[in-house]
Amino acid sequence: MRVLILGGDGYLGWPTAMHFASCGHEVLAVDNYLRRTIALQTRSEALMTNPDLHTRADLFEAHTGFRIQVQIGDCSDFLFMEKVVSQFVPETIVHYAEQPSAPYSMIDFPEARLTLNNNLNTTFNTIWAVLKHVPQCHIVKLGTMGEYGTPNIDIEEGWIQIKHNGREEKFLYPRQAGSLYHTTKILDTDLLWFYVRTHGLRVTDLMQGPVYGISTAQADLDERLMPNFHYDDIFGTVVNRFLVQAVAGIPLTVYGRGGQVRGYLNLNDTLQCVALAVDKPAACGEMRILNQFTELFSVNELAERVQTVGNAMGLNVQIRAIANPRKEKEEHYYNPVFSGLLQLGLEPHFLTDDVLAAMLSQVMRFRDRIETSRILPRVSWNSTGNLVAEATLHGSIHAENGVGLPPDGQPAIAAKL
Ligand code: USQ
Repeated sequence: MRVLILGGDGYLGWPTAMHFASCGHEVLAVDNYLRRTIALQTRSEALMTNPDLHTRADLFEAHTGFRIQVQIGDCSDFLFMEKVVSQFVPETIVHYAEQPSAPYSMIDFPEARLTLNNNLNTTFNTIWAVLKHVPQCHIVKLGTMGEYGTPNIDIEEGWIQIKHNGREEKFLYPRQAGSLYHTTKILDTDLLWFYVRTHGLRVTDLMQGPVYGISTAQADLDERLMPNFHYDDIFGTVVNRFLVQAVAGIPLTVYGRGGQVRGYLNLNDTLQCVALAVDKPAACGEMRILNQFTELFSVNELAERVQTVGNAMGLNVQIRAIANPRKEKEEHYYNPVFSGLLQLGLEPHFLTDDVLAAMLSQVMRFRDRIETSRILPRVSWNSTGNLVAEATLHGSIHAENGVGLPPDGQPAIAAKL
């Protein structure tokens, strides 16, 4: 199968490209290094050094004999997208080409606008390139569980049957996201659903929870094939951050009361889920929505589990609740359905003590590279402009602003990203 991976340089895109290439598919990975660029601009580089995409593809081929084609370009530029799609003629497009960070989208107007423009345009261009050149192509889009928010009712798998005044209709499940980034994913879903209804596109929208992990069958072949592993406050997701904090001897940064529950999954299960969605595609005119996670944890539970395993390995892991830089419920009902991917054949890898210990051991190999100034939150949901305060590990946490401030309590303008 010809599989086009948009965002092929990313934390998920690169492992996905290797996975599909290893299965014998013809893979083209496309990326414009947006995430690398904005990570650099925000002093949020990943823990390991990741060679550029061409170099990684060469390394991967040297190890496995499988070739990943690479094109560097901007999917939010329709001329580029159209050229890629018309020349490669994909049977499947896996679309990861989005600004992936909730905190980044909340920094200020330029970052919000970049997130909105990039994420909507890459999706819109994907839709139109498919309509014009490969109308049968299956689009597998990475959405997020964050589209649903944390409503006080059960979360269905994408759709809900509503009865109203004696009549019934099925609708997209109501969505209310907690960041602009998550909101762009809602808008993506609406765009896709519109073109499924009107033009018969075939789409799978995967509502994914936070992913953790470094190791995959292919990434383990060579350190330079590892995915970009972020632990900073902007691009790092909570489990990966806690692993690095545990190794660095920094108290685990539980935001607020820590009762926030999310659905988590191992990086290897992302690969499995995407492969299952690709192998068993949606039909033409079908908007298939699958919730993509394997286990539910509160932030407190995650912190305690990392602490227990870390301490058993000789680390001295502390947990410290800090003021929550985000606006989110810290205690809430959370009961999302998770059955579609299991029915497709997913065999989950759970977050066992052994898995945690293996990830901690991997991070320990890179202990010297941990930059502690990237740990505390620098972005607050409360502001609309000068909202970036230099967080210092020794600084007090300013509860009112919900963001780490230096000891004198003054926001460090110099730290404006
Ligand atoms: N959290 C902490 N301490 C930290 C970091 C995070 O308590 O040091 C909390 C957050 O407040 C939140 C939860 O952990 O309640 C998850 O945060 P996260 O940063 O791991 O995940 P999030 O920003 O929601 O976004 C990540 C990915 C995003 C994906 C999403 C799935 O970056 O691309 O869409 O997970 S979900 O969270 O289900 O929307």
